[in-house]
Formats: sequence, structure tokens, C-alpha cells
Amino acid sequence: MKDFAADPSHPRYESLLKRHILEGAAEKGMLAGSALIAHGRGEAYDYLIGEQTIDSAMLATKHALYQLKNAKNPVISVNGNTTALAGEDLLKLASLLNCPIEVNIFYRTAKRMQVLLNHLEEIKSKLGLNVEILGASPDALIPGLEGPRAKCCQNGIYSSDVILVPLEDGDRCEALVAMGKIVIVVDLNPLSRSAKMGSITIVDEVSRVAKNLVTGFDFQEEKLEFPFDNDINLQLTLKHINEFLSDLSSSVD
Ligand code: PTJ
Repeated sequence: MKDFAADPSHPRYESLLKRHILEGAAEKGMLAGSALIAHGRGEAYDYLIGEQTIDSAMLATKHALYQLKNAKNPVISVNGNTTALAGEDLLKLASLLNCPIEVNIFYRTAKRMQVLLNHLEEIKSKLGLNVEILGASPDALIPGLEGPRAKCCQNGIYSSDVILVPLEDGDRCEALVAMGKIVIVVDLNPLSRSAKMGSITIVDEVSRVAKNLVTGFDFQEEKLEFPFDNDINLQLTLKHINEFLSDLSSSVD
């Protein structure tokens, strides 16, 4: 893996750094073949929100934290891209919540599962955290899904009441909602099936979300208004994108 050449003063530093992290993850065998395509789609949507956490995303993040903190059996589900970009902060979040983190990938191979589990174990021991990392021995199936995508762990995803599941596929998101769970989706595309299916959708970049969940862990819950309406929050996100684009277009000569 080549050294990272960009300087923090580079205007595209954050974006270049994420690409560099994903390149390294791909070399280690952590990512699915289409992971970089998925990331590119995410980047395009990130442009439309100004590569920042917008108000509707922060509101969804606070509601997500509220649900995770008040859950009986919360769980954090991670795939290849999420582990590479946000593994460290999500392990910290699991430690704060005292909940398991489960590796659960769409394009499942035994080899990639092992590389991802090892990666998380390494971060865990580096940070000295006490977190249960699940996924090595799936022993339950998500009803309504076919094949390896249904596999999960009984004491993780299967028995959870609240699940944080970034960059999830629409079908699996729907199946998790059908199991009666509160499903917290992270997806930069506010129009994706997962974004529309989720109970709480955070339209924001996954590494920013993971950081916000950790740094905002002790936010003032009493200021939240209930119930959270995911459809209205997605409408606010689209309104933000519309206004952002129309401001941009009026600044072009
Ligand atoms: O590791 P696996 O096997 O589970 O595979 C992971 C990917 C992401 C390859 C797989 O789940 C996949 O193909 O996902 P999709 O269907 O392309 O959807 C990914 C969604 O995540 C898209 O809507 C992207 O806009 C969004 N996305 C991509 N990168 C980010 C993101 N959202 C937030 N933060 C990102 N960094």
C-alpha cells in the first residue's frame, strides 16, 4: 500500500483520505468487488449535501442514539465498507452501549468474513475495549431472505430490538423491519429503498455518523421531540438538497 500523499491543507483531503483507506482495505481483502462503486455513488450524494452533517441528519442521529441507548438488546451490524471507514468509532460506540458488533456482509465469503473479524479484533485490542464481536458462527436466519444473506447470529442481529445497520441493502432492511425491529439506516442516498424502509434514516457519510454518535453520546435527550417521522425527515433532506443546488446554480455566471 502506497503512502498517503495528500496534505491536510488539500481542499479534497477528507475525500482523498477515505479513498486511500478503502484502497488499503481492498488490498487486505476486506471489501466486496463492488465496494468502490458503492462508495462512488455515496460520494456523489455527499456532494449534494455539501459533504457535511446537515440538520436533518443530526436530528436522525440523535433519535438513533436515543433508541440505541434505551434498547433492551441493541446491536451494530457492519459490512466491508463500514468496517473500513468507521470500524474504530463503531467499536467505541459498541463499548459505550455495552452491545455486540456483528459482521454481516452482503457478498459473503468465509475468507472476507475472517479478514473483517480480524480487523475489528485488532482495533479492539489496540483500544483496549471490551466488546463482543460476532459473525464468525452464524446460528440463525433472517426470515424472508434467501441464501447466505439470511445468515446472522442469534445473540446479535436476530434477537436485537434496535439495530444500527449502515449501507444496508433494501431487501434485508425490509426483512429486519418485518421482524419488528427499530432499524437505523445510514445511507447518503435519501432515495434508496433502505432509506425509505428504515425506521430512522441518517442521510450522512458513515464515518461522520460514527464520530457524531460517539462524540454526541451524552446529548440532552429531553430536548428531543417524539414521535420521529422518517418520511418527514427525508423530505427535509430533499428540501435541503434542492435549496443547496438552487443556491449553487444562482452563483454560477
Ligand atoms: O461488504 P458487503 O458485502 O456487505 O457489501 C457492501 C456494499 C456497500 C458493496 C453493498 O452493501 C452494496 O452493494 O451496497 P449498495 O446497494 O451499492 O448500496 C450502498 C449505499 O450506500 C448507496 O446508496 C450509497 O449511496 C451509500 N453509501 C456508499 N458509501 C457511503 C454510503 N452511505 C454513507 N456513507 C458512505 N461512505
